[in-house]
Amino acid sequence: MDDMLETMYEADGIGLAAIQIDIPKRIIVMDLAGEGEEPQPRFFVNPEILDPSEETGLYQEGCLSVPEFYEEVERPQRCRVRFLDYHGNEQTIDAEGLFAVCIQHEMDHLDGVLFIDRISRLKRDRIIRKLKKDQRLAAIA
Ligand code: GNR
Ligand code: NI
Repeated sequence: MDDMLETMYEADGIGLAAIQIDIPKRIIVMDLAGEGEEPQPRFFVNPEILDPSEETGLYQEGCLSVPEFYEEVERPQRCRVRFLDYHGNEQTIDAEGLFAVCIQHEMDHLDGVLFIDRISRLKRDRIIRKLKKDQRLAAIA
């Protein structure tokens, strides 16, 4: 988890799921503190989402695993998260705002789902096509 946090800070992300650095475990790290604020690292082991609100919200999401693309994603506005913390103690937290967006985005990673799986097929296919093209260009550069 310490390694994940370091990797996340290095990449300027606000969250990171273990699978993003090839560790197939249900672990998430997060820090929503703004630039110049005191760091607020958070650790979630085996997290579960409880009581997602009927009410949804839109947020412009990006992902370290889908670099340089941003799209509005609709998700429940609030939820509860039950997880084990850094010390292995069970905790339950009410999430809203950016925290709710980020924990749901990271939980999706644990199940192999990316934010582009939650946008229109047209937009998703366009992004995948551009990423593949970038990859081809990078391979011959
Ligand atoms: O750094 C990140 N920013 C972000 C912005 C809006 C919604 C979700 C995120 S998570 C992302 C880092 C990442 O890809 N985590 O999996
Ligand atoms: Ni992501």
